Parts: sequence; structure tokens; C-alpha cells
Amino acid sequence: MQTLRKLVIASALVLALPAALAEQPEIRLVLENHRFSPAEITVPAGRKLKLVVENRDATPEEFESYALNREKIVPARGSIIVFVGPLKPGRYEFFGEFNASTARGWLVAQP
Ligand SMILES: [Cu+2]
Repeated sequence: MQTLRKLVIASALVLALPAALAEQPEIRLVLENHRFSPAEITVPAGRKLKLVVENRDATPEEFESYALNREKIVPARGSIIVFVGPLKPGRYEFFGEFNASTARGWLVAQP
């Protein structure tokens, strides 16, 4: 009986996992000509977010944010995934460290 109960709980967790992942809003950012597009994007506060950063440039970039405490290389013509949040309402700046004069943007978390 105990084993059966554990099995039922384990099955429920396995079934719940893909649904939980699918619930994470996916935010897409494109780097082109060393600029982020969109440069400002509204996201839901209070939720874990999946950022997909696509670099269409021929040189690598580094997605960096002090506000989000993230730093990750984006290969030339490649993509990365960065998980952030749950965020409090506010503006969170990010930038491309290799082209910081042009590659800047903000996540705007709203309740
Ligand atoms: Cu850096």
C-alpha cells in the first residue's frame, strides 16, 4: 500500500513537470546589428521567466545584467536560454557586454 502510494505520487510529479515548465512565459529577444529587439519588453512580475536570446550577428555577444544577476555568452548566430525571476515589479536593465554602447534593453516587470 505504501509503495503504491509513493508510485502514485511519483507519477503525479512526472505528469505535472512538463505542465509547470510550459507555464513559464517565454520572452524572445533578438540581437541584430548589436542592438536588442525589442529593447524594452513588458513581462509578468512574480513568475519565473524563460528568456530566449537569439544572436543574428556574426560575432559573439555576452548577455549581461547586474539587475538580474545574469551573464551568459551568446554565440555568433546562436541562441541561449536564461531563466530569471520571479521578479518584483520594476525595470531591469540588461546589455551586451561586447557592444554595451548600442546593445541595451530593459525588462519591465508588471503585476
Ligand atoms: Cu560580463
